[in-house]
Amino acid sequence: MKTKFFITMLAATLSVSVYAQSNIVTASVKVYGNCSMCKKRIETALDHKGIKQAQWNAKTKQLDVVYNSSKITEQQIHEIVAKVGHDTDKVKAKDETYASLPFCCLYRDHEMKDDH
Ligand SMILES: [Cu+2]
Repeated sequence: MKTKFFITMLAATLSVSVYAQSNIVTASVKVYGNCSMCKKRIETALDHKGIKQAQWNAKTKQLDVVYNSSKITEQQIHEIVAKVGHDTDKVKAKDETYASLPFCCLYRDHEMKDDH
């Protein structure tokens, strides 16, 4: 009886780890920003549990993110980015958060072409 319980637990543990491995998702998200400071801000914010990799491109405004969908949702990723002041195609940053960004990062008001 005890052995049977142990085997059941082992099977359950194994299926959970297999399940977790199959939940790696790659997504491409539009995130608005201007410069290398924005890039650092966005990528640092996404140094977060469940997120394996995050890379934002200042030219294309495209965020490529690899995450574990059993630990974090795409919606949460949008919210993390918006929380540090960057609009996404789904979630907008709060006006006061946006206003506290450095001048060069104010992507709603002007576009910064050069990467500094
Ligand atoms: Cu910036």
